[in-house]
Amino acid sequence: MSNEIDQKVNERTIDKDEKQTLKRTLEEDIETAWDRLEEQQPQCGFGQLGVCCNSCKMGPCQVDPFEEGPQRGVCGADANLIVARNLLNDIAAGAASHSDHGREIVETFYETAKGESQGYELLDTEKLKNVAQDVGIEVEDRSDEEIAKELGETFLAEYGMIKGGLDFTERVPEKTRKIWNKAGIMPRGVDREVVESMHRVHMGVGADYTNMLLHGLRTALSDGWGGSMMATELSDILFGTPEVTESTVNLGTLKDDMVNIVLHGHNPILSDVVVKAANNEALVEKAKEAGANGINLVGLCCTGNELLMRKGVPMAGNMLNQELALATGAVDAMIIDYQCIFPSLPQVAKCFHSKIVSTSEKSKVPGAVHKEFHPESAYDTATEIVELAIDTYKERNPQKVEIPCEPMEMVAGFSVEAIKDELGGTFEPLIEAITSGQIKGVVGVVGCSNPKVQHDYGHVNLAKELMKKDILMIETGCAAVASGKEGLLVPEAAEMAGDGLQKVCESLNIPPVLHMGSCVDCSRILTLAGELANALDVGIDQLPAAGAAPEWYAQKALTIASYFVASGFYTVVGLPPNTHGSQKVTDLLTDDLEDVVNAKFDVEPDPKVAARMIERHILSQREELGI
Ligand code: XCC
Ligand code: SF4
Repeated sequence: MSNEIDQKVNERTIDKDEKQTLKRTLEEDIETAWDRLEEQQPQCGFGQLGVCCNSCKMGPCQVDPFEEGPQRGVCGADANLIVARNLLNDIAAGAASHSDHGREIVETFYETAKGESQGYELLDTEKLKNVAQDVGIEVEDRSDEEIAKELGETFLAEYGMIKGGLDFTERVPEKTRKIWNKAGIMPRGVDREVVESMHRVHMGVGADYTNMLLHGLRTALSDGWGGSMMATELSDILFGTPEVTESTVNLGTLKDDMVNIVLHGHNPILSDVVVKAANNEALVEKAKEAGANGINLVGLCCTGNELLMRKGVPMAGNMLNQELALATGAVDAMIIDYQCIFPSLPQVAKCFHSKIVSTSEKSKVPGAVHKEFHPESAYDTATEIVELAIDTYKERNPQKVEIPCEPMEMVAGFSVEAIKDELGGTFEPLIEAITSGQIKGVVGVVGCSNPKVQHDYGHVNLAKELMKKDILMIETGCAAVASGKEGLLVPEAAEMAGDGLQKVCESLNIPPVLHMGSCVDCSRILTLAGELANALDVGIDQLPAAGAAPEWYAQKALTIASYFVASGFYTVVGLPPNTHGSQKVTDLLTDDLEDVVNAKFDVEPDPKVAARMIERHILSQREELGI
């Protein structure tokens, strides 16, 4: 039995620190995503191939992939159309998630500009002016509040805009914009693109799979260069533009002698004020009266990344660590907002004293305590939640606490501005290192954890392989956290890199993997790519760069991969989207797209092979650039 458990644990994760906790879940019957994945076997083949359609009441319909059974749904849709429609539906859901989060940031920003929010201020007024100027807003002789009010209104209008293209497409290199115009995918407001996607997936709105998928690219672009970029930029103005900062990561960030509050989800607007409340002397005193040494805040997923980037808050882990964090028995309160939050959390919490606290009116969870959060009363709500955590701490059973490891050191905070600072105020040294070949190229490694992949295996191995090849990684989301847990986010990790990259990292004292933030912060990767391409006077598609999502699971990740490709990045994903039921759609994504946007997808589960594919691409890009 114990052998069997050890084997399972080893199959499930490469993270040696979390193995102990994973083992505990198996020994004590604490159900996790890995167990549920096992129970789901075998998973539906039609679904995996994308040939199941449940869009209308004439269905559900399935197309037989072996061509023995039906080849069309009741309406007449064939496999190509069904697969493409499902994919567009997923991309639209991902775009909507990021961008709706973005809208809440814009709204909070706007309320703050009008003086109607509680606990927020316009923190980075220099960035406020820069962003305002980027989108053509007058800044001379105007107060910060006036500028912010106009910027807030402009961005709120940007969501459903009727003009030709998004304001931030000003940041897109001319050559890339030409490609979009020619392909007919110049993105408009994300509300419009998502609604149009929903229109197009309705029965009987076109039967051309190519046309369907081009709109997927357009929708994804409206997220990347629209909703997500607005989320990033305004979060920076409200909460501070990230600067290089040291922190720690893994389950060892939980403390057995402190009130542990885990901040999980994606939106920094509540968690940022929770950080303020947790530093309030009176509340710290209260925690001490309850017998703790203080209040310990840690993050999970992208809410965690947002706080890590700006405030150096430690990270308990990435997506698959959410149930394991609870399984340490040390969590007093887990505060959730939305996205990537397992509905199972209250079940795991019930095995201990832990409380799940939901905060968004959009994301209620049975079994959680609901403390609804609004910008006008943010600080009061945050205080209430911290008090609840302190009360819950009193019920903690120290006998049941098992924190498996010591925290790992890491460095994060690499916003585009911070990277520029590290380089001495200009991108010139980076461009120089790239053209001289010391750094061969740059790869955005992004995306999730997925129990179908041994936890962190894809991220860690891809990063290690690429750094050996003198390729610099810029990472976000759960990918970055995986690298952090493995010790790749410290300057010393450059010892594992090739000579060229190692030298660059040493001279700048930076890690070979740069943590650029949360998933909406993939927009930072776009901004950086735009700047580099403009400096070289090329399109993004000509850069010695690529994208990768080795362990993705979310619709959001599919949207990111789609806007990477549409922006010109060759992108390798570790798991196929559910498209293999159509050869034509598969060919379009992995081949024909090259003729449209000069970039394409590839699917490769083995990170070592993926690294070779990426290297090959980067070398050929270099050759074409003549560097
Ligand atoms: Fe979610 Fe953003 Fe994916 Fe992680 S990487 S599993 S989307 S938390 Ni975005
Ligand atoms: Fe079937 Fe067509 Fe309805 Fe889909 S849209 S469920 S394929 S009839």
